[in-house]
Amino acid sequence: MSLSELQSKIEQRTAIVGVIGLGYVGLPVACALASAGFQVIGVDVKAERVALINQGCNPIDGAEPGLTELLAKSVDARRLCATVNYNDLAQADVILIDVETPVDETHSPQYIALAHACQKLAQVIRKGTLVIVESTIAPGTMQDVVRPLLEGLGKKVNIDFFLGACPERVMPGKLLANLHSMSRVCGAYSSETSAAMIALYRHIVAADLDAADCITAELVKTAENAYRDVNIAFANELALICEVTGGDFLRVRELVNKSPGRNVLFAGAGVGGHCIPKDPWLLAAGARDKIAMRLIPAARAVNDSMPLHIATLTRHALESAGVDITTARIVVMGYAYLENSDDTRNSPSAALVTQLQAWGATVIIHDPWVPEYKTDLMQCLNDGDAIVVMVAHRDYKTIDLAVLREHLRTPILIDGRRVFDAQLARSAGFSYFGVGQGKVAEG
Ligand code: SAJ
Repeated sequence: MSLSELQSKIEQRTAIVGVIGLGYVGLPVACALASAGFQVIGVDVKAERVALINQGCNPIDGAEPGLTELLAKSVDARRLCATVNYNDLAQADVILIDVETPVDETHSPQYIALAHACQKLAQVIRKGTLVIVESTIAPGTMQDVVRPLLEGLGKKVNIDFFLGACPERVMPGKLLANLHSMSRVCGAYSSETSAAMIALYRHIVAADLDAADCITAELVKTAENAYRDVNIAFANELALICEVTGGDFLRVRELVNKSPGRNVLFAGAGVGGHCIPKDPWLLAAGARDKIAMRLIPAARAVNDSMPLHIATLTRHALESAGVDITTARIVVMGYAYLENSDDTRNSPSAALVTQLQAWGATVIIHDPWVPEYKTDLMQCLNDGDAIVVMVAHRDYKTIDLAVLREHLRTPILIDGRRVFDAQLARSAGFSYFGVGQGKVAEG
């Protein structure tokens, strides 16, 4: 099939779409395309996930508005079916790859899942198939990893098949909404292929769809998250400076941001989640051994140091109160990586808890959003020697400080997200230490 014939089938929604990887990226896009009228074949290595999907059940943890209903409707309409068998993709005209692309402890990309998908695809794709990688990948991966594997059995890109990259831009909790509202870069090995990709995404994306080459698509996705990480690191380092100079980060931030073109983000207890801690390393990997990376690794180091900073603030507060940390009961409020979320991936709280326990403290974790820690906060606080606020859940913002105080043995409040007002906390009898809150000279 020629690319123009394929584009016509896409525009008429008669093209059959395959999606490899039915996780928080692949499943929403499979459901959205099925709902838009395409026949969709989902492939996943997890048989139990495939079975759940074929029963119309949503296998993804966490609240994802609209996804469960859209999945059930798509399966019921027989527009979406799932399988573990790559051979079922032989009938697909377009195939999306949505597999995990983590980095390892040396911050190097791990492409085991991506390589497996490409090797299996090379065996089954028909002439004229369009393959689109949606996973976030380091710049150069399409050229150095994906294309060679897909061409491994003699097929050639732009002759036997078509190839592009359209990195996902989804966020847990808003998967379907983001898929619809976020612009996408349609990078490809020819402008005609970009056009065919745009024709496909136009059925499910209301925002801009920008044609580009593959390296641009890879750079944009990893750079947008590296940009955020570097900016958060600046806020965190500014907060540390405020702490030792007597400034208040929140007030300094407010006044700096009055200056045109400034937008200092929020200092906090660390940077977690599925993409911000990872994507800067993917961007850096694209230029590894070619230029010396200084800013991106430094920003990662600043952000990864914040949980330890919060632990150190806690330890110093206990020492000032005459409490030996080895006998202290510390309540950590918030374990999710993000406010009003149940997602705990790369949670900064995990690093904090590990450090406090290494120092000998007894740590009790509370989080109203994470089932494992959705306990009675007041019971957690009984005989506590310190509260450490790690996540700005809305549930915490309405808590009466006086009520918190009366449950504690030692009234120490370490505020890693500046949820509480310092003066109000001190008036309620707390020794209050907020990230970025300088020790204002007495008098
Ligand atoms: N964080 C700070 N200070 C800030 C902002 C965030 O410490 O000013 C921390 C958060 O507490 C969290 C981590 O950084 O631990 C990540 O927070 P995030 O707001 O960046 O949320 P994510 O991880 O869900 O990032 C996603 C990304 N979206 C996609 O990859 C499609 C990111 O590009 C978006 O900018 C971000 O959502 C967003 O704006 O909500």
